[in-house]
Amino acid sequence: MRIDVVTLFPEVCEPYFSASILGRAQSAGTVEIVCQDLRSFTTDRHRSVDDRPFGGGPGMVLMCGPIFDAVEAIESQDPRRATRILLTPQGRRLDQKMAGELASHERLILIAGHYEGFDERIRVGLKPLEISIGDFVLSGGEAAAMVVVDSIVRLLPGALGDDESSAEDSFSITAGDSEQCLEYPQYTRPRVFRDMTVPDVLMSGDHGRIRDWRTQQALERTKSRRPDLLPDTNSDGGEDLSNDG
Ligand code: 9D3
Repeated sequence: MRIDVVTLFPEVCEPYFSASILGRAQSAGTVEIVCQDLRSFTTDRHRSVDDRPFGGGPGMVLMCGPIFDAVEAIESQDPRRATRILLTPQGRRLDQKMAGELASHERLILIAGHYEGFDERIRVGLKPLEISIGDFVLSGGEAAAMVVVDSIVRLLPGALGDDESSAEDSFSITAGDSEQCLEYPQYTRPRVFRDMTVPDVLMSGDHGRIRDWRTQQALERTKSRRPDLLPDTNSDGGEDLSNDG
């Protein structure tokens, strides 16, 4: 997979993509991540990327020219068809399912703005998917781009080591019956820390009891903290409306 991130702050994104799991996935050739400086696609003396809104009002608006030029130049750098993604508070909210779907694409181009909005013709002309990472306000799309890329790349085959399998994650784990569930409580050495002890069951060596305890804890934790993740108890279970399985 190849991912290009178009941004005014490539130097902010690069170190994140070079570290840890994403850095390792790049070294292994699983993914190539290229941070592209939007300003390098400008043509005027002042290297402008934004201007004041027609009709007046506060703030600045990212201009069409540099964004169209960036997308077209980046697409011509590689023959695989690219999926275009605009990071914007108006987009569809990222979730684990969306990350999984995007992980099957060969090529992504993410466009991050900063402070401001995009000229509407960027939406109309480039027809990007629009993604938000949640209902809070960031100062720009860069942090959102890093979140989106991280959530995708760690799902690529081979990106995680044997000790880090994504199949066991919160948000893709099953709590017995294929529902999403939060993690069970975890402990490591020492067994007693400031009067707080590790539950006996975890020291018992009985792997059946340990598995049952963890499933129970994960379910209780999900019920109390994130009941929205569990199937609706006054319906048929919420997921599968067919009667063939
Ligand atoms: C006046 C309306 N503001 C929207 C709430 C304008 C505005 C504020 C901040 C427009 C863009 C931004 C910068 N944010 C992003 O670029 C962004 C974002 C976010 O702020 N929250 C969650 N997901 C995303 S994806 C891109």
